[in-house]
Amino acid sequence: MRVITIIPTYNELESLPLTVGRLRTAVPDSDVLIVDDNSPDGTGELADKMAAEDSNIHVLHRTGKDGLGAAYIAGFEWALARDYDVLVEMDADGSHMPEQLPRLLEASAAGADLVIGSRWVKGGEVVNWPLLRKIISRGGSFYSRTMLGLPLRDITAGYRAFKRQTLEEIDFDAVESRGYGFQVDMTFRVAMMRKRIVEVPVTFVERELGASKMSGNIVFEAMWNVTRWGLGARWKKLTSRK
Ligand SMILES: Nc1nc2c(ncn2[C@@H]2O[C@H](COP(=O)(O)OP(=O)(O)OP(=O)(O)O)[C@@H](O)[C@H]2O)c(=O)[nH]1
Ligand SMILES: [Mg+2]
Repeated sequence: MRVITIIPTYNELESLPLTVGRLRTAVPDSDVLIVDDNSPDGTGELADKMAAEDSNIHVLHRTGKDGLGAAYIAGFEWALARDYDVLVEMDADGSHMPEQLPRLLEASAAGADLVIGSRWVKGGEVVNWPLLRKIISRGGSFYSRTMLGLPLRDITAGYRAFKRQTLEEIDFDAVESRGYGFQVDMTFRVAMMRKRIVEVPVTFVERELGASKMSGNIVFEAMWNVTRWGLGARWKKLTSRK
């Protein structure tokens, strides 16, 4: 099983080397692809240096900040053009513990088409989040789950492992969400394809270094899309009945 872990970066100069170092130690068999959106702080140059010293590390440079979703799609296309079997998504900021990647890979090997590293299943947790952020995340997941009719606890989670074939069947041009809603969008698509989605518990650690790229806009985009998709799916069901 050839694994590649895709890490999107925008101004992650301090966090990136720590995360990649931990990942190379925890799962030496996984290649790494850093997708940098021309970070003004020089993260892209640092990534090039890391790649020059370790042949398992690769870098994809994009011209400017275009959102997490667009960066991941570029990374998926890069990896699908090569012979990887499992494509992992991981944040650069240390929120997704590389030491827990083996859990995701085990579930993938056991047959899951999409594995979600979940904060809100038994055994999962969040470290260093204020109560309000917890409420927003759980609330967002609850709303998405109800609206989209998906039996999943953590729909917005960004720590994931996709089987190659799962991604090959998705039309990336149709994925509209560029920001935070990208994760929900992908989950909904995989679920509609009747693929096997498995949640494994993870410990999500709030970033210690660097700055967040989250914004009210990104959250709003996600909620708006979920509402549209949920209503759309219901309408389709209704109108397809005789
Ligand atoms: N290439 C690229 N990476 C991005 C972009 N926006 C965010 N990222 C990266 O995506 C990952 C998640 O972004 P974060 O800012 O940590 O977002 P978050 O996890 O929702 O929020 P915090 O952890 O609170 O900061 C990090 O590795 C970011 O550097 C973007 O536009 N382009
Ligand atoms: Mg983060």
